[in-house]
Amino acid sequence: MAIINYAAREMTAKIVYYGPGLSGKTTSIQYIHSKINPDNKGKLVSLATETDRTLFFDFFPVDFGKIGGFRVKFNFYTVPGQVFYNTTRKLVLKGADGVVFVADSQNGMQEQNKESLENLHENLRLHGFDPETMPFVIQYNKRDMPNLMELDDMRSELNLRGVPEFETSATVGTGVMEAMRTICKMVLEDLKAKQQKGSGAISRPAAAKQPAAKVGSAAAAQAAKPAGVSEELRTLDITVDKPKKGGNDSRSVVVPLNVEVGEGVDAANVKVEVKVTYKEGEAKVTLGQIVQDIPKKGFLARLFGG
Ligand SMILES: Nc1nc2c(ncn2[C@@H]2O[C@H](COP(=O)(O)OP(=O)(O)O)[C@@H](O)[C@H]2O)c(=O)[nH]1
Ligand SMILES: [Mg+2]
Repeated sequence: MAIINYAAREMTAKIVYYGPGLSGKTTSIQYIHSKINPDNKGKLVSLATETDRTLFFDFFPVDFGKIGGFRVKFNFYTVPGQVFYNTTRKLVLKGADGVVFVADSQNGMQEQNKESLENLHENLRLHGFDPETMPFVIQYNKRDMPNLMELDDMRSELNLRGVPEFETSATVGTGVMEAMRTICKMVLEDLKAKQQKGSGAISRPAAAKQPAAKVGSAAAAQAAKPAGVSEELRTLDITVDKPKKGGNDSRSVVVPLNVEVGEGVDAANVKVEVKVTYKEGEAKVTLGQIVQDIPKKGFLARLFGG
């Protein structure tokens, strides 16, 4: 469960890449790590055996900068897939906020996929999570290989919940960033929903009402209005760390923007204005492409600045 520190105005969420041995979990998070700007990420720590298999986990942290008054961080982990490492898998899964299931698409791998998914459900329940509602996405990985299973056959057994799914090739990166952005977005939405419900997942001191409302002025505006009020323009104030001098002259920062669109508002009509401030000094920043269409709740935008 995410660690939200209201005093420090900081939130840390945990994403776990789960799946059978050799399905591509390590390769996926290595790819993500290679694509994230050096200023935003910590070192990728891999604990592998000499045969290249994950012994304990692979881990790296990402700092997405500040959203409103809150610093948002994600920690990415993998688990060892081999059956006999279940104690380790349980440990790594503890406190997870979202799971990316990496399935192996090669013929003959479906039994391992199913076993791993069952094992995931068991371990989630042991930690008191509900596998039916936990933020969850699926990568059908190794789609670049010959002798693949039909997607429909995989889906019918692995995606009973109908969660977002991605055909991926972790070695070249196809689909991997999309899956990662989607799980981050789902986790943010989930945390926000839990927060609004006042569920036990986030303990929020009664005195700290103001900071929560300030997560983006859009969120504040939304909070102040009853659902269903048409809102055309949302403004989000984001503060990110300025890129280091001598670094790349163009950098991209993936910022998870959690914009709620009220009932009865056509998401396609909502314009989002993003104001970016670097912590020290001024910098020219342009809003790059919005990575996904604005769905009903939340989206991720990619910002480019120098
Ligand atoms: N062709 C291909 N190979 C992959 C892909 N993903 C992983 N691999 C390879 O499969 C092997 C196991 O991958 P790894 O990420 O270590 O699996 P893990 O046990 O799930 O962490 C490695 O040799 C990878 O290079 C993929 O999408 N396509
Ligand atoms: Mg691994």
